[in-house]
Amino acid sequence: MGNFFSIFRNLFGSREMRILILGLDGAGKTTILYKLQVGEVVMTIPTIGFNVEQVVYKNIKFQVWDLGGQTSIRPYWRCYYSNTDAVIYVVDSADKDRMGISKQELISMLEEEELKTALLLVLANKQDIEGALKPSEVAETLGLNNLRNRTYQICKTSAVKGEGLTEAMDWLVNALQNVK
Ligand code: G3D
Ligand code: MG
Repeated sequence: MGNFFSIFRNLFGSREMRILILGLDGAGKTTILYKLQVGEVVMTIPTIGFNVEQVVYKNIKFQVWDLGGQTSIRPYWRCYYSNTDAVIYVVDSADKDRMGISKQELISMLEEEELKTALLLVLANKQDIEGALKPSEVAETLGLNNLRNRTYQICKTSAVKGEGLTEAMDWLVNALQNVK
């Protein structure tokens, strides 16, 4: 397991950073948040209909919630979009049935004005499950090749095994430093 303290240390000394971890329920977002081990995970009180998990590590704030489902709560997501530096989009690579929904959610999220300049890191998670789509297949299914004006990367991970997360976070930190 990588040392995320040292990876994220490179981002210090500057302004606040906001990173959203998004994806369908069950994709592995909460598991990843805990694996990052950068601080205590705090669940905010769900007064507006969706739970937000949050970790603050020095000047970096990670926020996590589930996409998909109820459309009535969507407008509230916007409150969390402003000043977002990066979106980590987590996909269950073994959940082929919901890949189409995951794609739709990704596309509508990226259309948000507030997320226009956010970097995109897609995690093709659950690579340990036999028959899971490979990262290239996930990329194709999500239509990542069609993205315009977006700095993005796709990485393979197994959150439960802690595999691939270091490489993925290395890319993200480098990319964040390049846009500073
Ligand atoms: P979410 O926060 O995106 O909703 P979770 O997803 O982190 O709660 O994960 C949902 C389930 O998937 C959990 O199993 C979790 O252990 C499992 N999971 C997460 N990442 C991986 C992975 O890389 N490989 C495998 N095989 N499973 C993974 P439970 O059984 O607790 O529901
Ligand atoms: Mg969760």
